[in-house]
Amino acid sequence: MIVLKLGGSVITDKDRAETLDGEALERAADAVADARRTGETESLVLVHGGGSFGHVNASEHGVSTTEGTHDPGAVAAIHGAMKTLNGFVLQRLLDRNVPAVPVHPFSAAHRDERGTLHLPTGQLETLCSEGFVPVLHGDLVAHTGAGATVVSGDELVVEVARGLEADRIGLCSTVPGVLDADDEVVERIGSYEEVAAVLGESESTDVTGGMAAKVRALLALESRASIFGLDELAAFLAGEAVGTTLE
Ligand code: IP8
Repeated sequence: MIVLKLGGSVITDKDRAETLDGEALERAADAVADARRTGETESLVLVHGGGSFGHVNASEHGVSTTEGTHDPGAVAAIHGAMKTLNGFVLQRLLDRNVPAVPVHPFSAAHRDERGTLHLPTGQLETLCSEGFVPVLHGDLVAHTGAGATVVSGDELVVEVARGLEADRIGLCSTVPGVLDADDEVVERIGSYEEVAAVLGESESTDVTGGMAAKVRALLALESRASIFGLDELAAFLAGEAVGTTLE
C-alpha cells in the first residue's frame, strides 16, 4: 500500500486563482498510470492539496485549520473549489485508465473539540481491495465547537497512512526534498534533531505548509516516507529511494 500526496503547488499555478498547472498534472498522471500498467503499485491511495484552489476561498472567509466557519455559503465555496480541482485530477487519471474515484473528506471526517482529526479508512481499504484508486483532497471538515475548519492534504496523508498501515508514503512537492543549509537535498532523516537546525522551529499546529511540521509528522509514523519533486515521481512509484527518505 502506497499513500501518495500530490502537492497543491505542484499541480496548480499558485499565482493565478483556480488555475491548473496542466502540464505538471499530466506528468503526474502519466507516472501513476505507467506505474499501474507495469504492476509496480498494487494498492494506491492518492491525496492532493489545494494550491490555487481552496486556499483563496478559505482565506477570503477567514477559515483555517483552527479558525472555523458556520456559514454554509463559505462551506459551499471552499469545499466546492476543492471538488472542482479533484474533478480535474480524476479526469486526468481516468483519461489514462487509472480507476480513480473521489473521496471527499468533508463527507467522512471530523475534528473533535481538541482539533484532533478522525478519519475512517474502511471505505478506502474496501475501494483499494476492489481495485479502485481513491483520490482524497485537502478540504473542510466538521469541527466540534468551531463549525467547519480546513483539513490539509498532509494531515490526511498521515491519518490514511496510519489507518491503512501503508508500506510507503510519498510527498511529491515543488522542492526535490528537505534541503540543508547549502540547499542540497538531505538524503536520509532518522530523527527530527538531525535537521532541526536547518528547518528552524515550527509550531506543531503548522500543518498546512511548513516543512518542519511535515518532517515531524512523517517521522512519527511507522511507514517509510519520502519527500521528492515531480521529476522523481516515477522512480518513487517504482520503489526507488528518491529525494529525502524519512524513517
Ligand atoms: O493544500 C488545503 O489543502 P492543502 C485545502 O493540502 C483547503 O493544505 C480547503 C484550503
